[in-house]
Amino acid sequence: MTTTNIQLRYTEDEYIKPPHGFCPGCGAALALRYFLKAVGDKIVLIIPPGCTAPAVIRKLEHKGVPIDTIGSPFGNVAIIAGGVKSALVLSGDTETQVVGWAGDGATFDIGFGAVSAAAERNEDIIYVCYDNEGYQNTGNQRSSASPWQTINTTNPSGMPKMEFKKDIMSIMAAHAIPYAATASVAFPDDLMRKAEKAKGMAGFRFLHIMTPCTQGWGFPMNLTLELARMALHTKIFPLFEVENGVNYTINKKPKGTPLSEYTKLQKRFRFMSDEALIELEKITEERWNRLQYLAGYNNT
Ligand SMILES: Cc1ncc(C[n+]2csc(CCOP(=O)(O)OP(=O)(O)O)c2C)c(N)n1
Ligand SMILES: [Mg+2]
Repeated sequence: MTTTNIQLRYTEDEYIKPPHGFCPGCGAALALRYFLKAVGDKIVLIIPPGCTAPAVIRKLEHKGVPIDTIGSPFGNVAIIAGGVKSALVLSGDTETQVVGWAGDGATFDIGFGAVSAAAERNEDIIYVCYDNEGYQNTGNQRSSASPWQTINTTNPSGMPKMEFKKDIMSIMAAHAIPYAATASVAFPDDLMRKAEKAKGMAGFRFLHIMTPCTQGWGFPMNLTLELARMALHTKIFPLFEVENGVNYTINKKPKGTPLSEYTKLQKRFRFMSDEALIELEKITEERWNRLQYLAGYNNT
């Protein structure tokens, strides 16, 4: 086996490179790295509190040129992004991409009203939710993106989470926005293609990116990509696109890896019983079947 000096994999064209403020093995860092490579320099990022903010705000540069970042309050990333876009257009700049870059807590929960309002007005922005399935910057508190049966620090002592993950993609699709897509750090080509596609469109574009978190999920830092890959192959995080709320396309066929292969690698699922695993498999299969139906697949 050959060993590679990780520095060699970075080129001049990197936006996120060591030393940076992300944890080793952080999925969100990879997501931002790929996203920026695809969308490029003509960009303003609006970032609420979360793991990305301290690592990136007023620190991001490309080939020595600073990239504009604005720190927003937790609850209104999408509204600020819409306002910045309008101001740029009024000043004659119609090219700069305005991007809300927010975690699942800021998107699924606290900023949800703002996301829905901006989507309903079809604000001309790209909104990216990097999903590490919890309030990870403050220590793995439960969000509505945290999966059923995970241990989070805000659950009653010793109890796993009792609610299923919110189906944010169905909610966003119901807004009939021009573009909504899932992506994963395990599939950079697919992620970058979707980022480029979003860049080429107008109106509200929503990307939901699976970004495993070593600290909150409890896995060694070398398993980030393996877990993101497994999330697809267990069908727990399918890769798909929805255009105008109706045209669904599934982008990759899951192998049907048993969910236990995924859950057993993460400490947050340590209280998962065999019965609960069967139930999670059932729900996952139902959601997958529904997605296939929406995408027009023959499911029999
Ligand atoms: C109104 C408000 N409530 C709480 C906080 C504290 N806080 C800062 S980051 C954070 C977690 C954010 O979670 P998420 O949006 O999922 O991003 P992640 O940290 O997982 O990257 C919290 C609760 C805050 N800054 N503002
Ligand atoms: Mg989070």
